[in-house]
Amino acid sequence: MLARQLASKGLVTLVNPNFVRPGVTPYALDILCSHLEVAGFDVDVLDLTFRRDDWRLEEYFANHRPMLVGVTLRNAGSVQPQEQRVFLPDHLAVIDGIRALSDAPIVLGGAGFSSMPYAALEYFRTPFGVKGPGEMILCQLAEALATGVSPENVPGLLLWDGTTVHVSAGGEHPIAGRSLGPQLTTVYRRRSGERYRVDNREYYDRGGLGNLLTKNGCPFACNHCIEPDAKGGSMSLRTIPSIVDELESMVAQGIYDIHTTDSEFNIKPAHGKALLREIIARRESAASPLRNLRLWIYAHPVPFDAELADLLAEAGCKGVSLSAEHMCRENLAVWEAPYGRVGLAYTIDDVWKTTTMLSERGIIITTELLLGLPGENLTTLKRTLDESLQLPTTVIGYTLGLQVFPHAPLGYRFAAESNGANIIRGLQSNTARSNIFLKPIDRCESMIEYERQFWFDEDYRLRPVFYFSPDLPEDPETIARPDGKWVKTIRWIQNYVPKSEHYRVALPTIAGDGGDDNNYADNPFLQRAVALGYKGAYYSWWRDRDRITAEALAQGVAI
Ligand code: B12
Ligand code: SF4
Repeated sequence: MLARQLASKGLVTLVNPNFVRPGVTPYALDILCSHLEVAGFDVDVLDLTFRRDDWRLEEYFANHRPMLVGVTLRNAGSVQPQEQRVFLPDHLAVIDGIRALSDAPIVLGGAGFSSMPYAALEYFRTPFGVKGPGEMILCQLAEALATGVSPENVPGLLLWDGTTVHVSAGGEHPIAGRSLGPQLTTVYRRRSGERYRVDNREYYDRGGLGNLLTKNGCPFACNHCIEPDAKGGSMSLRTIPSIVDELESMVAQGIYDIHTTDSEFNIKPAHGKALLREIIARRESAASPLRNLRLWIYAHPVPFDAELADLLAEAGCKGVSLSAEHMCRENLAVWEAPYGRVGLAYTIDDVWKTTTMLSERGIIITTELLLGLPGENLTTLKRTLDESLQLPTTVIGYTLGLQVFPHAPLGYRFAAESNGANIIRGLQSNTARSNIFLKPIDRCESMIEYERQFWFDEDYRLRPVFYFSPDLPEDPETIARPDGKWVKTIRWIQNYVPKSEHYRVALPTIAGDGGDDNNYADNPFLQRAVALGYKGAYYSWWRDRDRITAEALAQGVAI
């Protein structure tokens, strides 16, 4: 072990503290690991997902002395407006556990971290953080530490000095994750069954999905969405051979169901089509592992055309999760988004066209809708439910309410309107003990203070901020309470959607309803299904949930 460390530039240990089930492959660690290896570092991955109750950190750190520990924080919380679960304390427990056993500096990254990096560094008290794609900065940081250069020289690195967070080299606060450049050529190594590496096959066996990135970032700015900020506001496209080689390697490992991890697969349709053509071309060979591929993608209703739908079907795409968000978008929350960018605009006709094209090709669809955006009232709600239930879609996921993030357009808008003193009707948190006021960045003393108010109250208790339209049918007392719950609207939705449709919809629920909703985090039904060996995107078995649950209970499947 020591000999191995001496031969390399040093050991970097990458930790995954995500305990959510079904587990999703910590793809970020494969990407970071691939880059660190190419840069000449030794890397160990400590994946705690399947060791939720037995981290065995002592065992590892007794025998390994990394020069740097990287922790990936994929989810800051479940982002589910009724549950409002926050994962920060669970992650802190792991980070504290590492700190107690190792002197190595800790660097944080991941989409959850990047949605609130300043407040997160204060909360976790680690010296370093990276907002957005971490592969370049992590290698530069490791290099700096290995050669005795100050981390202050690593461009884009966030540093916590015990009191405040600043950007290295006098840089400016990153408003969005950095771009990796227009063309990504690195091949990400996806492995299975190797010690101290991500075990891709184990995730497939126990979670039913693998994952694949074809491009990073999103240039749009939809009201609620953190991705342009947390992942990057400009696109970096991977080269087609590097993506398809990786796909082949995963399918050859027996991972047949693969979910894209792009913000939206169809944002750059020409790139998507080129990728699908290459998959189709390679599938022509009888020996190609890609013949077994089943692809699952996230997409927006636009841009989408028949050629893309044809190519998807031919390349083995089995399912599309369509972020339609709202069927009456033209009536809701339309305003100028920051930085001169705009939300991706579409009409009901677009949703119809895309859904029809996909269903005609036998592709499973879940249409994901966000209810309760600013401006939502009973009329827009009814119209959305009526329209969406007519769509030729396999499943419809309805979410009521949304989490308000510091750097999403809605976060900026509410902070400006509240201005630290005005009550915004509809802002809510299940754990709020007093009214929620938000200050805009320019009225905060620091970026930490700005981000912190979206997650913590004045006493530093966890209080994530959510929003539910106050024009929905709730009592005035509920709307006036900072912790009011939009229960009447949920019951109204549950009753309005005909019972005959319940088998194919995921409705918002409240505690005690049995969790039959589209919250994937620790969802009992999904855990039972994957334990029984079901594979593919979770919505593909949603219609059969009663039968699958009965089967699992009959077999005594434990979760
Ligand atoms: C695909 C996807 C899913 C799929 C996953 C399928 C699969 N098998 O992978 C499904 C539908 C199952 C899913 C479920 C959930 N998801 Co999801 N998901 C995504 C999505 C689109 C891609 C995730 C991904 O793998 N990206 C690719 C990897 C490579 O990117 P990355 O992890 O961000 O890593 C890069 C950087 O962040 C950074 N980095 C990461 N770690 C580290 C560590 C260090 C040390 C450094 C320096 C850098 C660094 O470098 C990496 C390489 O560039 C993201 C949004 C997005 N565009 O990323 C949401 C996202 C991560 N999901 C989110 C959430 C909330 C969930 C759920 C909790 C939702 C729920 N309640 O059901 C569950 C949790 C599931 C679980 N077990 O963890 C949120 C997290 C938000 C937050 N602030 O916490 C996101 C950001 C979506 C959003 N817009 O809100 N998800
Ligand atoms: S919802 Fe909008 S901003 Fe978010 S990833 Fe999709 S297109 Fe981009």
